[in-house]
Amino acid sequence: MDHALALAARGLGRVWPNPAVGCVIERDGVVLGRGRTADGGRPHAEPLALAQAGAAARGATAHVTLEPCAHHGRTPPCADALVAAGVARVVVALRDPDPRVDGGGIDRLRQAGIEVVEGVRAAEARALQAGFLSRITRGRPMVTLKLATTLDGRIATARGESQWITGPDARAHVHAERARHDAIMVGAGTARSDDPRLTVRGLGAAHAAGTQPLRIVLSRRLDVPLDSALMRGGPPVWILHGRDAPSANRDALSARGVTLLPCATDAGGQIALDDAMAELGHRGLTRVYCEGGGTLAAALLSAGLADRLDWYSAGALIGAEGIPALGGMGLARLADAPRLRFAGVERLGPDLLHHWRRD
Ligand code: AOF
Ligand code: ZN
Repeated sequence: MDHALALAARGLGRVWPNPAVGCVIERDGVVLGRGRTADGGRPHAEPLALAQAGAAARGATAHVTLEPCAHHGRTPPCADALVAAGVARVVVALRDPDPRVDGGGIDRLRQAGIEVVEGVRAAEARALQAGFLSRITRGRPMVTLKLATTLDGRIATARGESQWITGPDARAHVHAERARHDAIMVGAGTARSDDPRLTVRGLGAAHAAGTQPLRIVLSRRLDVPLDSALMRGGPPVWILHGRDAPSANRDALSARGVTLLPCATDAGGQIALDDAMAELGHRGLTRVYCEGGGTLAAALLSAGLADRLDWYSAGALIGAEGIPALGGMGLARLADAPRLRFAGVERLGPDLLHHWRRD
């Protein structure tokens, strides 16, 4: 199962709207076939592993990180494929909550006389498949919020100088994280001030030409300059905007091939983030990586929508004139402060990366 989980992880960011599943077929400890959900979500992991194993799958054990599917999608059900191949035993890390599956895959296997073992490495599988589980059970993607700050939590000097606070190791780590997400998201202020490309770079040929995450901007009034780096080619751009955005901006951005996603606004006139995230879930996204700025970061945390926080910090100090990582949160009482659970720390050259979780 560890092998299957490692295979599955290679699909993160590349398989939405589907989960990244891994499958290893083995007999007496000898691997006969392995597969992961292919880029774009199909084929599923099991038929790829079965194809490798061929006739040797008869009597073997299949280890899968998610319950094999039971529904006829674009491909026949994986549970049926395992039955047809004659595997003797299927080890499943986690049930698939997709209502089309939801225990149905395991039932089919058992009805065919196959021994099914459930719950092996379930916690690891749940962490790996958190994005897909979020889309199915909460109707929205898992959101990872990334911050890269000085030791005193600043993201730029008062004049806006921000390149670079963290070192090359931390920045390379960010590119690897971008690649493990379906989309990279920023607020309109960051899109204007940093003029980011929001692409995965420096990871070799696979990402130069292969799957790149989508790029998402939140901009209530669609104030994204037409000459910004985001508009000069690259992966698709989606903009979440208020329904009251000026129609001239709408027309100009549509003409550039941008996908416009109108969202509800809240009492303060800002985009209602729960509505915006539900729209992304509806469109199939499972894992969204938010890179700021401070206004969006604070709003996501306040709304309880940041499931994971990756905080990169450098040993530099800027002081109170610097720009804080988080905008205002309108907190009246300490008891209302969002609280996160510490989930680990890594050293990246001279910098630190703290992992925090909402659960
Ligand atoms: C598996 N193995 O590798 C994956 C599964 O639209 P479809 O037909 O591709 O089905 C998508 C659903 O299949 C998805 O919502 C999830 O329940 C399951 N994904 N199942 O047996 C796999 N990726
Ligand atoms: Zn399947």
